[in-house]
Amino acid sequence: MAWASKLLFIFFLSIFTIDPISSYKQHPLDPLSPEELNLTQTIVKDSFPSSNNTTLTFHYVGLDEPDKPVLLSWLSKPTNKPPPRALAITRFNKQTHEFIIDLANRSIISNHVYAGYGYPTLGIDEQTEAMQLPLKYDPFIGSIRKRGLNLSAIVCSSFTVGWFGRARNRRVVKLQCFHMNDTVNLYLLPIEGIQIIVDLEEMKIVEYNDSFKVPVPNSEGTDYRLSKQKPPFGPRINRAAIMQPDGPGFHIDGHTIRWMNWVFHLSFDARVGPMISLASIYDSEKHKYRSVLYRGHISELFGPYQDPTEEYYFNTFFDCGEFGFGLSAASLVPLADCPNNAVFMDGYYAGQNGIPVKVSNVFCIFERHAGDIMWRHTEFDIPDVSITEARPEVSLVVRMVATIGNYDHILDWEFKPSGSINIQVGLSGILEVKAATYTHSDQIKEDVYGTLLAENTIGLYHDHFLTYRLDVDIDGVDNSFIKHNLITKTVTDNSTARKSYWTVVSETAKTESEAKIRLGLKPAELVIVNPNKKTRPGNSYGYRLMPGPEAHSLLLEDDYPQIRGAFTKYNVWVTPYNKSEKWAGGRYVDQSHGQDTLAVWSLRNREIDNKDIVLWYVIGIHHVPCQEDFPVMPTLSSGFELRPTNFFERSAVLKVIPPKPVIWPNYNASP
Ligand SMILES: *[C@@H]1O[C@H](CO)[C@@H](O)[C@H](O)[C@H]1NC(C)=O
Ligand SMILES: *[C@@H]1O[C@H](CO)[C@@H](O)[C@H](O)[C@H]1NC(C)=O
Ligand SMILES: *[C@@H]1O[C@H](CO)[C@@H](O)[C@H](O)[C@H]1NC(C)=O
Ligand SMILES: *[C@@H]1O[C@H](CO)[C@@H](O)[C@H](O)[C@H]1NC(C)=O
Ligand SMILES: *[C@@H]1O[C@H](CO)[C@@H](O)[C@H](O)[C@H]1NC(C)=O
Ligand SMILES: *[C@@H]1O[C@H](CO)[C@@H](O)[C@H](O)[C@H]1NC(C)=O
Ligand SMILES: *[C@@H]1O[C@H](CO)[C@@H](O)[C@H](O)[C@H]1NC(C)=O
Ligand SMILES: *[C@@H]1O[C@H](CO)[C@@H](O)[C@H](O)[C@H]1NC(C)=O
Ligand SMILES: *[C@@H]1O[C@H](CO)[C@@H](O)[C@H](O)[C@H]1NC(C)=O
Ligand SMILES: [Cu+2]
Repeated sequence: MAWASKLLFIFFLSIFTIDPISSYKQHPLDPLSPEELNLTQTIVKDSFPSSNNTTLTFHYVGLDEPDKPVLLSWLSKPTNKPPPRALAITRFNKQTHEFIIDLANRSIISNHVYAGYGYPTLGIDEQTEAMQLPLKYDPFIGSIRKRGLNLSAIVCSSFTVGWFGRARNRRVVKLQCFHMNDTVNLYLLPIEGIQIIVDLEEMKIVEYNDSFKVPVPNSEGTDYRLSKQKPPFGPRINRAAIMQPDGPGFHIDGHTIRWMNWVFHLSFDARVGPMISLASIYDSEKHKYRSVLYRGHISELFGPYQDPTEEYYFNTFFDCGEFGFGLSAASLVPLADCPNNAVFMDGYYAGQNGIPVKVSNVFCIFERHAGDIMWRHTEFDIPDVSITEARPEVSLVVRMVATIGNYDHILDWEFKPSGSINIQVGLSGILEVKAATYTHSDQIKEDVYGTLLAENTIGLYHDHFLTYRLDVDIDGVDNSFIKHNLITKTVTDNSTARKSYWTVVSETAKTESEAKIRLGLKPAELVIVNPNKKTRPGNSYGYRLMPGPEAHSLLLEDDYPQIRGAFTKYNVWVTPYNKSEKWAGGRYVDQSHGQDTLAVWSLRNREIDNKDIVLWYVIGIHHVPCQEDFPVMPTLSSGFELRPTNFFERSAVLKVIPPKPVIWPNYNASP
């Protein structure tokens, strides 16, 4: 581009690209800064009597997000900046307190004691402390000696106890201990037969049972560190890197990310990890940004294991609410977790004492040039001419990894210039196994609730239900949910040579009950539309939900874990927007009785037609472990796509400007 035309281009940009995210240094949806976390801690601490010797613990501190109308009014008039507020959930004197703090005038807006069932997210420090208790507990030391194990190679891990019809009325965890011997892969080396319950508030073992049955499996072949591997090695990964001579194609301003036609806000939350807000796409025909997603994040992960025996029945976890995806975020490893062109961001959460804890490299953001095709066509049918047009695919990925005990969850948000948003989750890490006496599957006569993966090692059947909350705003706040059912029609009157065809019969969900869907039963296109805005040919602006592989819970509805995880009964739910309906498993999930879940909220059967609606999508995976999942699982991916459907007048990438070729040493293919 010549200098003058470049200037003109910039001039036009500045007229037309007024995007919905103001360049205010501090955005009202930014996560709390370390200073704000500290301030919250101070205000909460000062509200309790200082002479009181009860420990104050922090279980969640995060942004109390502004009400949506308030935020939307700020978007249209940036001088109306909503005051920053914090939500702090604490325990003090065996009570759960919910604070709302105004960080601007440093005052407590509300301090409410929660007295219902369920407890807040576990603290990291209290779990660490609990995990040390057995090592100084005589009966446990005796149990270890009895088994001939080495006490200094024992590591214990904490598990939530769930709820099975009997309220415990105390915050407790179960400990499972492992014998590492000469490996770091502790989760494959469970010590069976020992049951330990720790009261977290008294920080002592309150129940202990030992019924020795099965020895710890052999640790051979369990280590996953490269330095511990023995030949034969391979296959070898050859060298590769992304080269972007003009630098990254995206721009990060605080927590706001701009890339190609997208702009969105990215924040970090202790409970759910990455939150994408105000995702809007630039429409070059309408010369403006158009809203797609007001706020999207994972909401809960329900992971029920299928071994009903005394030692394992309680393994029915709610990872976001019980352990916290943000609290469990791993620091990403450059060049392994993310490619060489990635940019990293740090995150902060409040530790159990309320003091900020930094997670370095909690997010990575990178352009993915994966070698895929964005679109193409070869025209063979015009005589004597040959036409081929093809464009390379490119996308922008935001990634976080939450490692909860044995499992690693790779959370990806992928944006495409076509308007699609791909939400992917990759599962890796270590299976939950139990030790057994079996060395060959021929010996197994009864149900062992899993697969024999190696000698004495059974990988337990389980599910992963990852529920996403997607507050979609398709070119405006008021939207509707449409099921375009594909119906087979039969022809009986001989009017055509065909006997059958399918067609679309559309149905608008008027209330919540009409939008609960189990996927895979009936073919349908599920679309969120803005019924108030239509394309030139008259179709409502829409975004379609493209499900991935689908599964819903197979447990009985009155089974206790399923009462708590009732939001996995359907894959799709739609609710009217309600700021406090954010966490599908409820606010207090540890030992919850399932009274505050998405399934309960939606029993009100509210109206959802042409309203501000929230789409909930449950990614379901039934996991029958196999030997390749041992000793560490190659990533298993699943996900779904939000894809524009009559949102644009035509393909949003028809006029995409292809990249200039990169001149690469020893690269001799020509475009
Ligand atoms: C937060 O408070 C702790 C302890 O009082 C202090 O060490 C730390 O520097 C503070 N951090 C910030 C960012 O203010
Ligand atoms: C500590 O505070 C709690 C609640 O404010 C109160 O019930 C308790 O009696 C106090 N304990 C002492 C020793 O002051
Ligand atoms: C507070 O409680 C701890 C543990 O119970 C005790 O060691 C300490 O002496 C107590 N401090 C005061 C000031 O009462
Ligand atoms: C602080 O600001 C809030 C509004 O965000 C107001 O409701 C509250 O009364 C104020 N408190 C004080 C002490 O000024
Ligand atoms: C016990 O375990 C520790 C830590 O893994 C190790 O250093 C030590 O050599 C082990 N001792 C025996 C007798 O195996
Ligand atoms: C510990 O590892 C060594 C070497 O692999 C093995 O000989 C020994 O039996 C193991 N001990 C236990 C208790 O598993
Ligand atoms: C220990 O055994 C007793 C009696 O068998 C049982 O009631 C209790 O639930 C067990 N505790 C644990 C933690 O397994
Ligand atoms: C359709 O065609 C078949 C065979 O030609 C004939 O038997 C039948 O009566 C026709 N049906 C109608 C509704 O015309
Ligand atoms: C929002 O949801 C909560 C929890 O379901 C409920 O208690 C409250 O009444 C709802 N608010 C409105 C305005 O519907
Ligand atoms: Cu799994």
